[in-house]
Amino acid sequence: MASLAPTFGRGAMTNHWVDIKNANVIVVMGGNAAEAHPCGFKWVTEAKAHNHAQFIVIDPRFTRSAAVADLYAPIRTGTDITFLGGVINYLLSHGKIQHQYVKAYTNATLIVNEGYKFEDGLFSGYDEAGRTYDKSSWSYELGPDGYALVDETLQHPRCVLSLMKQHYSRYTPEMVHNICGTPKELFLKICDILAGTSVPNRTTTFLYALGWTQHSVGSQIIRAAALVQLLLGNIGMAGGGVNALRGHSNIQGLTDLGLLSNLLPGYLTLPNEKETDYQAYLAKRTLKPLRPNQFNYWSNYPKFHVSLMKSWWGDMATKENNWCFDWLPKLDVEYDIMRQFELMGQGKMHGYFCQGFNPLAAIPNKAKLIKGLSQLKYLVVIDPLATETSCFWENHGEYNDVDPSKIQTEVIRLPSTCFAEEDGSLTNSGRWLQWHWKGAEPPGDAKPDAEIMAGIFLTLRELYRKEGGAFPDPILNLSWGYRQPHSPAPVELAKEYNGKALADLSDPKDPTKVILMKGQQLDGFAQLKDDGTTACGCWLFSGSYTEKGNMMARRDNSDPSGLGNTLNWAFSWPANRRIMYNRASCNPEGIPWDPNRRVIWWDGAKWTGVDVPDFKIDSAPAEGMNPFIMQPEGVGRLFALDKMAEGPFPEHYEPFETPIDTNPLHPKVISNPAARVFKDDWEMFGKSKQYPYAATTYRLTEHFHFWTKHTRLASIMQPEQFVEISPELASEKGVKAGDQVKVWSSRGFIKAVAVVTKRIRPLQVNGKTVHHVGIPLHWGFKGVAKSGYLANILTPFVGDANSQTPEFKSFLVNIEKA
Ligand SMILES: Nc1nc2c(c(=O)[nH]1)N[C@H]1C(S)=C(S)[C@@H](COP(=O)(O)OP(=O)(O)OC[C@H]3O[C@@H](n4cnc5c(=O)[nH]c(N)nc54)[C@H](O)[C@@H]3O)O[C@H]1N2
Ligand SMILES: Nc1nc2c(c(=O)[nH]1)N[C@H]1C(S)=C(S)[C@@H](COP(=O)(O)OP(=O)(O)OC[C@H]3O[C@@H](n4cnc5c(=O)[nH]c(N)nc54)[C@H](O)[C@@H]3O)O[C@H]1N2
Ligand SMILES: [Mo]
Repeated sequence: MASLAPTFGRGAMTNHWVDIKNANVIVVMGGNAAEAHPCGFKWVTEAKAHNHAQFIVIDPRFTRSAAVADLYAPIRTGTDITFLGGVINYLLSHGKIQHQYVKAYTNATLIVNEGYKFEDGLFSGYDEAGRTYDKSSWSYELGPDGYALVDETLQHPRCVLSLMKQHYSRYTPEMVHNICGTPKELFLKICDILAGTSVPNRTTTFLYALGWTQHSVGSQIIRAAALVQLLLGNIGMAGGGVNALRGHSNIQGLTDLGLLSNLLPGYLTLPNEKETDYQAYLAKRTLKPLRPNQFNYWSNYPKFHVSLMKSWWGDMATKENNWCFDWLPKLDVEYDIMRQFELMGQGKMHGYFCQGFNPLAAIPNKAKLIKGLSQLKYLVVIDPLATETSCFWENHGEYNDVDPSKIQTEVIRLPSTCFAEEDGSLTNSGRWLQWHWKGAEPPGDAKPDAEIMAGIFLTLRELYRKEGGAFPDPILNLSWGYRQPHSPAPVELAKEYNGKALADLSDPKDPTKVILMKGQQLDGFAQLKDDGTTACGCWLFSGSYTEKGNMMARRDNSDPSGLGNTLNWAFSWPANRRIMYNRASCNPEGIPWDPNRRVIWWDGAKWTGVDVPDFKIDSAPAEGMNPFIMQPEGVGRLFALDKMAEGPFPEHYEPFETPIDTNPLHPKVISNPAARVFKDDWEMFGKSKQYPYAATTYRLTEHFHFWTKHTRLASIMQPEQFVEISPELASEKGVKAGDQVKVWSSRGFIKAVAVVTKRIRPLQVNGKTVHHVGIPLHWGFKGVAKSGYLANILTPFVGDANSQTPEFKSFLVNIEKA
């Protein structure tokens, strides 16, 4: 079994870093960009300086982002859906929405199935035993022609807008104050500022990161923001969007290339174990249009998939053998990180590969992780550093109190280079693939990751060749045409992702004209074919390395429009587009909503502009094609249909460890009813009686996770583990600034220095005072910094119901002077 590097936040920016400067209102909520994204944060400063943008920060802590904000609002951790639900209610009940946009570009007018219901905290179709939903009623009512029914008057009680109004009417300003602890006047002031961007020529941008994703309802928080932005008409606009500020420098590339157990490159998906029929697999993913005249982008799925199979298995992939579909693994369940450790603990996973990943430090409930790692037969760690994970078996006193003589796991460490020691591309949050060049020789025996992986692959293949095995075909036949098989060059890999022609390709409009010759690099994914004449390792990256050369290495920053869409700087997926859904920046007639920030427009014959149009280039506005071409109905979804695990509308559920022991909206359903919890972890959830304080974990500018404690300078800047509490809690507990404190949850304890600070304030929630304890996450027992306790000794083993991102941001602890 192999592990996969983690990706704790998902999605990408719909817009991009530079575009933040175009916003009128910037909301940093569920993130702390000034500290975690200090370089990108300069665009917030630009927007304030040159665009008079208003900057709002909503965070349980008064952060360095908050310090430069025009408005800061405190919020209890884990309650952002209530806050945003309150904003939605405000916008709808005050008529502060971009009416024309909402009507034309969202599913507001579409009629929902009669069976759909929401009652007492549950949506229709709930199966309590399985903790899952039968989602069949979360659907549109279809007409005899198979298209969804619409009510252009928006009066139908089951049109999406009516249901939405009804759903969010419970999220009153009083309810927001009661659940979030945010002062009502402050909340209303923020609603008013956001409402000011419902006009066509003003935009809000939302910047978020882990303060939203690391919750058992993380994905639904992000959806709630998307609903706000659709109502305000801010998706597709310059200075708008919902923007995930991502983590590691190439974590975006990791998700794009499909390094999650259920994904293939370019967000194609692996078949599950019941999907053994290729045509059925394709049919399920090649969606049927839900409204007339829609583009329905995923009708291209077969082209992307066949080209991927050709890239992997070359001539072996033929039409007759379904392009080697049978060689793809078929999933029984998804192997997210928490499941991997659960399986290790059960003794069902015997080997583990950890590449650029330090799970002992990064995953919740250290005790459970140690138990899992100790039961492995072997653990392979590919990393430039000696990490906590690779040294999990070492005794480090109070910081890692294990008995090495009882641990039999064989640990193999393979030293790798880091990014600066090789060529390659990094994909940033704004979807830009930027090439970089090797800056130094690697020290000692360190080898590039590609060389290490190639070595493992070639050795395995040799073993299969000699000894056979249960199913050698996919490994024996994998295309491996690199010039030096033991060391594929970054450029070779980049070209493979871009894709090439496997036969001469002719112009679809003029079959006599050859546009690409056999062997040439593709210009982009529009040239992909489902007949085996193209190969492409990742359709989203197609266009990044063409016959013209390495597009990722381009460094022309000219910006004729002044909007920052620098089309000749690097390559932006998809198709070098800088702002996704940019068709929605124009009204249905093709005229930009905002004449001062024109992104694309219809020139009478085609779509043109200062960005690559996110639309069929020759589809005239009169044809009625809608802007959200990735959806089979062509519009943005206020009602998500069956896409989410816990409901088609975001609903507030408390964290699994809640300081108020109830859900004021529906006391019978307190926490996410569709979140997965492993059997033994239920009893590990703490209750507020023993653990009264809401804890959250976060990063500091001076450290990068668990690696910079290996460097002396960073360790001098932030030398020692600390936790942050308010003066009020400190005085209740008799703690003074600088005292050692013990912080414990139902899973263990840490000790650290107390920082007593007004940056954290007590909040009044549901009739009681809720205190927060803030816990930076950077310490551990390896490196040159003073040793510390891993923060994840404390955190609970439960994650978001859709992505399984752990609930690192809200859990319960107790605290006392040590
Ligand atoms: N210096 C530095 N920069 C980094 C990293 C690093 O380790 N060091 N790591 C990188 C990585 S991998 C990532 S993923 C990003 C993460 O980037 P961020 O998510 O911005 O970083 P965090 O510090 O984890 O958390 C952000 C904020 O969320 C707040 N918060 C906690 N709970 C809630 C909540 O329920 N609601 C709201 N509204 N806010 C909440 C916290 O108080 C914190 O201020 O940073 C990247 N950048
Ligand atoms: N409580 C709590 N826990 C958290 C979080 C939180 O907010 N709170 N945040 C979570 C998040 S968002 C993240 S991203 C994770 C981070 O968790 P990890 O990604 O496990 O943490 P890092 O320390 O960044 O580990 C990356 C490792 O990659 C190595 N490395 C660097 N370059 C290379 C390379 O080129 N090749 C190889 N093979 N290795 C390389 C580094 O030396 C380092 O050991 O932590 C998660 N855990
Ligand atoms: Mo991250």
